Amino acid sequence: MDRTAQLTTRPSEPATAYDPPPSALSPSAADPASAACDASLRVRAARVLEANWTGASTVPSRNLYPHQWSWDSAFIAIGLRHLSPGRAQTELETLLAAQWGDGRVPHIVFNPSVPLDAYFPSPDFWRSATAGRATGAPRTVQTSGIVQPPVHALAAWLVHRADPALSRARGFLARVYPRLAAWHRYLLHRRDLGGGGLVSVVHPWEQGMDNSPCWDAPLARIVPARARTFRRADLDHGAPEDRPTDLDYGRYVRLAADYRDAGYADGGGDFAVEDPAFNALLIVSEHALARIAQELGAAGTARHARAERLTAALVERLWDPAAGMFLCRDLRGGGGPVRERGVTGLVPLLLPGLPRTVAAGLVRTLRGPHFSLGDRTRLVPSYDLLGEAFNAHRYWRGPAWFNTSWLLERGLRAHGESAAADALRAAVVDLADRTGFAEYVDPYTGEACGATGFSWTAALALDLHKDLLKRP
Ligand code: 9WN
Repeated sequence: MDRTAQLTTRPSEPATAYDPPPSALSPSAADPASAACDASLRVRAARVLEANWTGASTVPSRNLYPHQWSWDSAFIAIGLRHLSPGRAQTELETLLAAQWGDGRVPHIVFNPSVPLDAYFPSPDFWRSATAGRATGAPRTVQTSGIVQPPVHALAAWLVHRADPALSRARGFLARVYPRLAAWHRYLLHRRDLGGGGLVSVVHPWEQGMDNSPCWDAPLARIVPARARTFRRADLDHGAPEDRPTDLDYGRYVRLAADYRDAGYADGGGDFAVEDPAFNALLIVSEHALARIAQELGAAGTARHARAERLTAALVERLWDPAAGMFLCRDLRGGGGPVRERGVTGLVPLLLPGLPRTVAAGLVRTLRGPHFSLGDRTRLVPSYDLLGEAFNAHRYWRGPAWFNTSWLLERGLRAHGESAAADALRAAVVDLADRTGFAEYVDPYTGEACGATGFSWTAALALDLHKDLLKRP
């Protein structure tokens, strides 16, 4: 194994615009007893990442998700950089090696040594090498044909900053830059299905918050695949009352099969939604790509300018002043807003160039009765606490996930809300550790839900934990 890929303790990297310094030391880190306990959090999180490492990438969860997932790998690399920048680089490079000729980065890269029935939909469902031939699917590795949010350029930049000397010695940025640029090009050119400059997702799995009530209306138009034509593997590991229903799965399967049968060509499907979080992550990653270009000696100005234009399009098309947050836009349902408050609509708080009134509105909504952060909840719920579809345990219909809280911690900090960001950071670290690095938690009680030993929970807790231990 590459020696740089062994998990070791790294010094903290210098702060960057994407990595603001902590404003204050948390009470727990100031107390010597809990500081010792914090130190072992690092060990426990490292153990999870070690156990889920397969030699070239990290699975999200050994049982439930035994392959490589796209946005999971980006979040994982962000945490791994504190243990082994070399391994964090490998994580991203393994994913990018499975990129398609048209630039798409697939949402799953399958591990050929995992049995087909361990996860559904398996490689024989997606048939990437044959169905995706015209769009340039790789021949040597099997993948899904849909994508996930583009967190990768942000991750690559943060990984580089963790150890610039190693990154330069390995030519890390020079190798990933063309692939990341092609990935963004694919999204901007092939996925602007609404013609307003924003990217659309063509499947709920693409957006990553699979079972969100935001998809209920656009999904209701999809004729579900018949139940007996597929076998769900998720129910072997997850509680049925927490997972999506069979009817939802039938619709997921129909949409994916239709996309596959159209050769994974874009533009013709029955589901097309402009999503706030997906687009916000593209914008943040476009800013990161500009920095990567500058680091490589090229100009980044055009990319920063594009990111600003995308921010303006996001506000123009998806901001809803009455709701005090961004809403999804359902292109196949007449192009109107989806009137559901999902955490996706808060994620644009990440953007540095957001108009002040919009940022202030988002912070109010985050603290208000629909999400109640800092009052009734410590992590950000995935869906409106007052929404009709709210369910504290069902997948993306209320529980709190660690990756969205990590994103909002950055957003709060970027907009000067240090006290709220500090509290959210402490909650991520504390709840991740107390739940055995759960996949997600009940937003009111913090009770663990889904898988434990979940990779991005460990990685992102590690990332924020490193800040907690830093002295100002
Ligand atoms: C489908 C791996 C993935 C995450 C998603 C999460 C869940 C898959 C599933 O697990 O989705 O991609 O089978 O439900 O919703 O965000 O990337 O952790």
